[in-house]
Amino acid sequence: MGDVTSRYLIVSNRLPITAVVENGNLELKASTGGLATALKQVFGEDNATWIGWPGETGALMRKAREQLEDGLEKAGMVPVYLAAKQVERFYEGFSNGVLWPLFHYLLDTVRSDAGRDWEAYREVNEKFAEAVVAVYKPGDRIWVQDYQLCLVPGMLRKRLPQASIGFFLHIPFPASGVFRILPWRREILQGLLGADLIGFHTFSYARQFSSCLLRILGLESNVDTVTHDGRLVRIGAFPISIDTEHFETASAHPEVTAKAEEIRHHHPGCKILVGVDRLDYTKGLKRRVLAIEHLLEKHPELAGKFKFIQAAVPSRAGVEAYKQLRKQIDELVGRVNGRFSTISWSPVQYLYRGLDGHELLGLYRAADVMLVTPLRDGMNLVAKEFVACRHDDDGVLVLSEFAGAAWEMGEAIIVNPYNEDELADAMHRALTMDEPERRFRMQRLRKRVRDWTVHEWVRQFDQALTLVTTENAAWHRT
Ligand code: ADQ
Repeated sequence: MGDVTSRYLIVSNRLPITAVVENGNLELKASTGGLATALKQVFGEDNATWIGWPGETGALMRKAREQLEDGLEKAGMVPVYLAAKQVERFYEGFSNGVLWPLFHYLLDTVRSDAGRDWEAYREVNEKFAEAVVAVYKPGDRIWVQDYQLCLVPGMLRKRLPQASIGFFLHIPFPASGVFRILPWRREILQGLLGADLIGFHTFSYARQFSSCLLRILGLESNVDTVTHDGRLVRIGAFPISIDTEHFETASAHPEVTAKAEEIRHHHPGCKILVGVDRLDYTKGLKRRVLAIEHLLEKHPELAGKFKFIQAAVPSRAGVEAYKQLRKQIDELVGRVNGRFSTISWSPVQYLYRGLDGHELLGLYRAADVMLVTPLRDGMNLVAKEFVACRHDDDGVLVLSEFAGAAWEMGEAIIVNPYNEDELADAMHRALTMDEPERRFRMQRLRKRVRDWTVHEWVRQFDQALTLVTTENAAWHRT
């Protein structure tokens, strides 16, 4: 860790809070688990200041702005307010309409009319950079998170040449042939290069980034460093993980056990397959449901013998591609259920909502087979959460080879989600795998999520940032 007096300024599009109005009063609920908690645990409660958008600030929230700011200040958070037009163009238009599909290789979904949205992206990135500069004190470390804020490191570097700046990308970084499609490819790379350290989930993403530096900017990198504007920039792989202990403890709660039993009780004689995702076209939901259909075509004897429970939490509902996806999944689930259901059984149970903590963990524990089959995913934490909850060392993980998690979780059944036949076969294999093999695989997977937690991720990123900041400071003194 950096020196004990360092303050950490975490900059992300969304603040890790949810605003809830109860009895006319606004309450801020800090997100539990995940990055926010991990950072606080590693850095200490008062050493991390979070800078970001507090989310939809509708009429009621505007009235309650004072309450909101008071609550944020107590929680160590600094709000960056966005106007409705900015949310539409910066967030939905450019971040989620261009960068998100492009970085996930879904080129048909990339918007081609994004010139105006690019302007908004730049403007909002400036706004974030200004918010950081307003609270920055020499010695602070700045951690910028994710694809919505790629220009922030460069903007900060201009204003704070000596600052220690890290950037972490939570989604894949694509191959140069794909990245080059972006009209603003040079600006995005230049923006990122303002950081001292640029982190990715896997070596493969880091390599692809280096290759873009060479092909697009003509910058040659030396394995994991590149020299740019008289400074060293380090490029590295830091696979994110979960707060494993939290999941282990929470999933042993009696209410979770009761939930898992209730789920099993409702499907007597059935093996249970589970999917838990944001409703996002990158998560491979359509192909997953099609593979269930194909499984029943290939193995009619499985009818009545399994249940596939898919929970999809609504996400980015204002973006057209997500509205379409919702409709398509509704239709697809209806079609497969209509085709194969009997009076007493249907193959797919589809929940279009977020699950509460006990339900989510109960589902992880009730699953015989967990289906994590994204078409592309930076990491995918669901795979790790599922494994952490399996105290019984049982359950089979079917995992897409295109999820970053596949690099660490080789004992899963690894599949190509674009191959319907292979996916159906993997489901069949998971449903029929014998117990010793299931245990062998699960024990190894569990060990790995115990050994590498989100706390290690924070520590390693911090150490790497300390190192390069020191190198740069020494370089400038000489
Ligand atoms: P996401 O794309 O959001 O994250 P993921 O890593 O799977 O994907 O995290 C999703 C989280 O939402 C998990 O913690 C999961 O428990 C929760 N969740 C999903 N569906 C839910 C439901 N129906 N009800 C309740 N909770 C649900 C991005 C990248 C990932 C990367 C993470 C972290 O796209 O690749 O792993 O950031 O870097």
